[in-house]
Amino acid sequence: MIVRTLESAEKTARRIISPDGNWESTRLLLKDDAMGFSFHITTIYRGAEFQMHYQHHVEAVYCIAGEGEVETVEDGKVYPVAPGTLYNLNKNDKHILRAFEELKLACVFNPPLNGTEVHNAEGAYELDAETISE
Ligand code: 9YT
Repeated sequence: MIVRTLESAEKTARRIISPDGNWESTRLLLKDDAMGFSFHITTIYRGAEFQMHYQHHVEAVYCIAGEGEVETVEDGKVYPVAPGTLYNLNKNDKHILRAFEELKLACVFNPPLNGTEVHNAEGAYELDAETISE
């Protein structure tokens, strides 16, 4: 069995701070854990607005706290994000996330992230990022 706490994981390399200043994420489960998915607790900073396009992953995002919205770029649809909302990028949807208040999100990626991924120019994660296994 794998047991970890957010408090202790935040003090390790599992805590990734995005170079663009929009978010940080503590990656509690990663590819090396062999669960078939990765699981992250992500903070989107208040006022952040940025585009992502996970071309190689599907992602489920559950809002624990905060207020914001997510827009699918292809059709311009806007969905409120509030505590209890689950949005799912089941079609590798290009999307824009806006945080009106700091957002606390639980995120699941399939395939699992290796650990060190940050968004590339298209807002995607590459599949060959360095692995975190501690
Ligand atoms: C909601 C979202 O995708 N935010 C970007 C960070 C990501 N969840 C991650 O890498 O943990």
